[in-house]
Amino acid sequence: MDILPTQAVWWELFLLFTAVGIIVAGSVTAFFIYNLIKYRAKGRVDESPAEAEKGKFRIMVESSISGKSKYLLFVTGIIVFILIVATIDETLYLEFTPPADEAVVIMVIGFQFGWQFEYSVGGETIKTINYVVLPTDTLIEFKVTSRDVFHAFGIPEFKNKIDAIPGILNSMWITTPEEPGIVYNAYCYELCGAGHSLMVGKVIIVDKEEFFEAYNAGPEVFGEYVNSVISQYRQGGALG
Ligand SMILES: [Cu+2]
Repeated sequence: MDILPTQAVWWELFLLFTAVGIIVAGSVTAFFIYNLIKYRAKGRVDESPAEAEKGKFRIMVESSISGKSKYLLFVTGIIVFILIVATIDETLYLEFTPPADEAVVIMVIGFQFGWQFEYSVGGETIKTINYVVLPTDTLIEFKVTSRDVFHAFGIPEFKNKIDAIPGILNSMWITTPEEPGIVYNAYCYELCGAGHSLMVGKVIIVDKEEFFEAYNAGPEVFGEYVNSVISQYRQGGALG
């Protein structure tokens, strides 16, 4: 897969902001210390009050928007511009799901209080409640909605989440890891009632080949496969 995982997109942005922050903080601190040393009090102050006034005036002029300040404003402008462009670029990447023909599409329907997942296999719909089985190393597109109130669906490890709203079909994507056997929690991120905190879905990652073998064998085989993976997990068994 040539798709940058959603968590890596945020990590890139985080590193950019951190790097710029360190450079700016470093140069401001260095300049501050340089000035502290250069203009430190040296011995007796022998300026007359009039000369001291003149000095104050000069500082005021230099710190207004002219000369050095114009340059600083320009540099600040460029930094802010870079951060804005990078943020828009990265969020648009997350916003627009990569081509759906490469993805496994899962319907996610929030309800009070749980998640219904739906696979479309050979023209039939396979439903699961609170558990979803996903293949390794695959682009997954979640089509998210709700059947009652506002919810929001997200998996913290993938740093991506989306509103689940009745009558609206939102889209969110992730790329699954290469190793099978990992189980993630999917949470509700919109206070939706007394059982909000109980809306924890389990996202079970299984071997890609095994998954698609069952998937391609038709709805009946796939339904059985998904249920067996889920019951195996619930009984605390090792995942295939
Ligand atoms: Cu909810």
